[in-house]
Amino acid sequence: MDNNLNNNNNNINFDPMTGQPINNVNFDPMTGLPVNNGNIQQPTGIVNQQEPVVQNTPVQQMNGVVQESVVPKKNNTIFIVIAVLVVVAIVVGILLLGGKKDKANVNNTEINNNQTNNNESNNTENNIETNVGNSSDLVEKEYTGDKQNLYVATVGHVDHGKTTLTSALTKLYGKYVSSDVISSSPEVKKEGVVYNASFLEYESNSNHYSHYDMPSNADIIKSLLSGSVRLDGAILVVSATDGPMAQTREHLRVLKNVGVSKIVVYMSKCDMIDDQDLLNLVEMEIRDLINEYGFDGDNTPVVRGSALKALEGDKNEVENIRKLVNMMDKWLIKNNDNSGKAVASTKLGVEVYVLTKEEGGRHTPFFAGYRPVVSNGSEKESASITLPEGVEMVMPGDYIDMTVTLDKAMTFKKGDYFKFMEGGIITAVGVVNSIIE
Ligand SMILES: Nc1nc2c(ncn2[C@@H]2O[C@H](COP(=O)(O)OP(=O)(O)OP(=O)(O)O)[C@@H](O)[C@H]2O)c(=O)[nH]1
Ligand SMILES: [Mg+2]
Repeated sequence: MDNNLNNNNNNINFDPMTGQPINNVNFDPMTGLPVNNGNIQQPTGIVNQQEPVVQNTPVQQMNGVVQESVVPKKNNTIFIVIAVLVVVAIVVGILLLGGKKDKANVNNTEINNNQTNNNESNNTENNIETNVGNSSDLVEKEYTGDKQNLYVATVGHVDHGKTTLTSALTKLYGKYVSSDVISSSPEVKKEGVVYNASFLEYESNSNHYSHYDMPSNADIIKSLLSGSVRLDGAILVVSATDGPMAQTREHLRVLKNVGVSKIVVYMSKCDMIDDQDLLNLVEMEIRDLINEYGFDGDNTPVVRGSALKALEGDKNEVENIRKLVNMMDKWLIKNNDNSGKAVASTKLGVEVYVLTKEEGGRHTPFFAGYRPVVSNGSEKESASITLPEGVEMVMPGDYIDMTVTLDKAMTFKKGDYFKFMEGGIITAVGVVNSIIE
């Protein structure tokens, strides 16, 4: 470049962006870009400099870098015009690209809102390919392959490692989704309730798993009690550092109520406990608890591990995830809804979730003596409720066991879903856990 400057040659042209001289350069009349022997030369730094150049730099740069005496006046004007054209082209290009991006985002949102429509599976499938890490990946879809498909969920106390385990399962058996992305669960509106859930898929040699991971206790409970999420089995995650906690119990109870007959247990965070005796003790406590809730505590698989280490590639811990999936393959079964024959009944043991006003439910609590209409989709009947001892009032957002006495018999069996209605609105959703009369 220095040589060119010094030889004071009439053939010298100048790069419109940098003001640096270019030897033997012509300009493409269509693009305004400099052409050398048929090859288009990108002016140096054209992309990076686009923003600052817009206002005033072409002239300033040329005057600043290049001496007046070297620049033929006619050329100078041409360069300015070309530089302005190039800048305008870049700005227009950026604007067009920006517009396309916005459109893409709108499409994703539409798909997110379409979660109840399983016919969209082709669309969402394509999105998985193109939008890795986007929350539209997390939307429920129907499995159409040949393997047995089991609906499962990670359940368990807050912070016990449900999402980390879910991520490890996708990493080893599906399309990897990070914990952060899984935690950004999209909102789902179904069966009258609103909850957040992430939907993931992975498969072993024998089974395909359609897996839900929910961000909070309330999301787990209301999606299950409303029948929006129907599980074949569950992975109960219990941190070895805490052992079973309050929500561990709640989830076992709800799983039982919605007719899940088999679960597997993943004892997480075992990397934080060195003491084998302590680990044995936690496992015993877990087995006792699942027995207490009516599952087979003696034979239920309990796998110890660290999903965090598995995600980091630790060989032993990867092996423990494989062990877990192996156990899921062997132990979990399709929930065939065979919880007895439907009978005409007037008194039911139920567990309900009471909708909030945001979900279109009541704005105020109800009390013992509340008289809703019970609807099971095909029949409706007035009823009264009896609250558990010591409970006076039920708030919107609560979930609670109670007894429902129907004015006239309706046909129900254990595990059936129903709604409480009041003046046309749904006030609660729930599931029958016992037929009393
Ligand atoms: N040391 C260790 N930490 C873990 C393990 N699994 C999860 N964690 C950490 O525990 C914290 C909670 O993990 P999550 O997977 O988000 O737990 P979660 O049950 O999904 O939590 P919520 O969705 O908030 O209820 C995070 O900081 C994880 O990195 C593990 O196996 N070992
Ligand atoms: Mg989580």
